[in-house]
Amino acid sequence: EFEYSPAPEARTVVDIKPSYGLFVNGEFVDGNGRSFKTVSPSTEEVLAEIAEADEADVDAAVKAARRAYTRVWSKMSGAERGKYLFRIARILQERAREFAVLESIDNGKPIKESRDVDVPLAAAHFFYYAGWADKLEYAGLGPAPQPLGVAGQVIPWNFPLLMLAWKIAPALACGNTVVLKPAETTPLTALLFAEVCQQADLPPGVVNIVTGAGETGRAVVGHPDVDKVAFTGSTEVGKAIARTVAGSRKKVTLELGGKGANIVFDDAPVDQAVEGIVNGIFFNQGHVCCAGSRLLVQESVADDVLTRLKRRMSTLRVGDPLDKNTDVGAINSAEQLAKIRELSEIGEADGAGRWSVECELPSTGYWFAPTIFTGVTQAHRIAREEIFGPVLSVITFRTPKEAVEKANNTPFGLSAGVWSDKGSRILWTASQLRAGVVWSNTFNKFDPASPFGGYKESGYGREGGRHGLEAYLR
Ligand code: TXE
Repeated sequence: EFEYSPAPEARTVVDIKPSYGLFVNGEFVDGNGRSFKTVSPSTEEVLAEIAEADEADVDAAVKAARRAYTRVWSKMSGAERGKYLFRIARILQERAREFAVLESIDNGKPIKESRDVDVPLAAAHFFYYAGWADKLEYAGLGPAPQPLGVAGQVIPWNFPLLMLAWKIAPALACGNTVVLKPAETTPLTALLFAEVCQQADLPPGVVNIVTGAGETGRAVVGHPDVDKVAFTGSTEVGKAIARTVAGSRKKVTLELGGKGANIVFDDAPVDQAVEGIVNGIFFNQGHVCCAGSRLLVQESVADDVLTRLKRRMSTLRVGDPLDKNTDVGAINSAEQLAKIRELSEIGEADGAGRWSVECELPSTGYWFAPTIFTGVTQAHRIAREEIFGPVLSVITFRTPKEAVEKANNTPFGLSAGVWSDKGSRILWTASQLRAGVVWSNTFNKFDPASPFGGYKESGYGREGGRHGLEAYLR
């Protein structure tokens, strides 16, 4: 019954250049001449040629950041730094449509998410930390906390602009300068952000953007003149980074993978819970470190919840990220699609019951229909490993104690959700869960004032809120 309304005019609000250089010392520079391509995951169209920074390029960026730190940024008053951050926040708001469209084209996420979540939240982070810049004596670290110096930041592809904001806003507010490497599949909004820095007259060298893949990331975190490393990405790379910086002067925060449990008790408001389950795992195609990728549902209500869940999933619209009606967009890359397919096949081979939404997927691009696996047990790999796609593993439990044991039975500890009508049950369950964030009767809610981060193999350190300042001060 539903007709798609693709928005070809949306494409015209962004000006994607054929090629991009590195952003070093306030200017776009060529670097060593090596490059790679960024592709739209919904069409497989090559969007642009992107410079690939090598060690020498990263060194030039770190030198620019050091100069800006020593000569300008660390000398400036907090109030003055705050003005720049406010200016950046306002420009992000003014250019919100451009950022949202570009993010959806480069990442594959639905425009309604980039428009209503990614971009406004990115601006909100700059507003929030702008307000802290002249109040650092209240950060809880003593009367005169000092910046660390040059921050080397490496971010993933799932929330390209938002992760940039999480990293850059607190770093700058505290008086540090930055060398940031965006993910290789989603460099475009970071490069547009470089233009915002120019537009805001940010002193050259305060923010430097070096594009490239893992090698470039390695050069950033391993650079001897980087004082602080902030990483969001896979647990595997996080561990490698921790090894690289071991024994160095670098302060490190890591935000890694997750396998969040969304726990639905028998007294939960069912329709609300179903919305939360859908949001928990299908928001952003499940490319969310804090996704509710395990549904833990109490046995007595499991049939009812699953019936309603499947009905709700059947109404999800999968397709063109630029269509305002789209709920689930494209998988970010061919590699990620292969990983999701592989783990789903393993789920079937291990004996879990697979159910996918019947929908027509576009013939080009990378797509995966929203899927659930029932009858999942701890022995199954899909109960333990991060799939990072629109795939939910359903596990049942009988008692609250069993729910908590199963929820905590994972090497990760980033997020969890609790659905119940009883306040006492929610509070008890939340107190037992080893997760950095526990939502109750909601899921995937974010606010710049609220700290975010993990336990166990989900990493350490907090981003957001007052706690987020600690990562960038001594
Ligand atoms: O991550 P990588 P990938 C998980 C998710 C996903 C899996 C693989 O399960 O399926 O990781 O994704 C840079 N030194 N998450 O391969 O490689 C890389 O260029 C320094 C969860 O994309 O960790 C990119 O900028 N940097 C997650 C960033 O690290 C290195 C988000 C992340 O890429 C590097 C993303 C190295 N040796 C993936 N190697 C989350 N927690 O949100 C790569 N990079």
